[in-house]
Amino acid sequence: MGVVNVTPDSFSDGGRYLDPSAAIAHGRELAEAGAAILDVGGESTRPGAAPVAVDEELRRVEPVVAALAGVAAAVSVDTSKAAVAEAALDAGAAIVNDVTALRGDPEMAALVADRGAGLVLMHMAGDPRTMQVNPEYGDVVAEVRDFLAARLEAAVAAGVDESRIWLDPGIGFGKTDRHNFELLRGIPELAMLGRPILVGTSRKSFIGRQDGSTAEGRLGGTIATSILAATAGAEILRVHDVSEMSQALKVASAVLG
Ligand code: HH2
Repeated sequence: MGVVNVTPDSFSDGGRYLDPSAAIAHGRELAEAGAAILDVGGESTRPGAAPVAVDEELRRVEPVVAALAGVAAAVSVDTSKAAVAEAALDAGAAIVNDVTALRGDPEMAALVADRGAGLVLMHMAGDPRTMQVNPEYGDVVAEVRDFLAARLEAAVAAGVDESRIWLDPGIGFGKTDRHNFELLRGIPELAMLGRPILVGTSRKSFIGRQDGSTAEGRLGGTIATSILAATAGAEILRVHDVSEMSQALKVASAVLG
């Protein structure tokens, strides 16, 4: 899954693809580099990010989804607003990537169910404004697993087709570095919920805290964590650097045989 951020303030590429034509060109490049899914987002979820009004998010996302639908195997829309998801589905998106796991907008579950869309349910403790303020868990893997199980049940109860749901531990969303490491090691336990696991470590700050690297310098850590996640059972890797990631995946799977 390649990341297409149509935002001025995303933590690693904010402003680079705010212009729709730049975002579309970038999405095409990611598809050519091997992304099966393009994840188009118009609102940053980085810690402390300011919420974006629905009209503005729609304006950013809709033309980019429309242009990229058909370019990759699937386009997902990274939003927690049902109005944005609906416009993106109308424009050709097939998947809704909701970092609030259907808790952000009461209309979202029915929309995804009615439209037969794919759905990513992600774990986040709190919201982006507050999530990194002293996150605490007893057993982080068990708590995230139980949360995802409950959200999966709620989505299915709302009519979403279970076979179209993916689960995501939400690396960096209300977690310390230790929590992120435990969750990456705990992927086999999350996979026991019976749905594909999506993992997004790309360029995140816990990588930078291991060696002092800035967001642009975190490709090595992104690849290390993503390959470890795939080896542990993650089926979808959400990354900014698709070309390097797909080479790493090809070589790793050749070695594993
Ligand atoms: N991470 C980010 C955004 N959306 N969605 C899922 N399902 N899983 C993730 O780990 C995830 C996500 C953060 O990365 P990015 O989009 O590059 O940054 P920003 O939120 O600042 O736009």
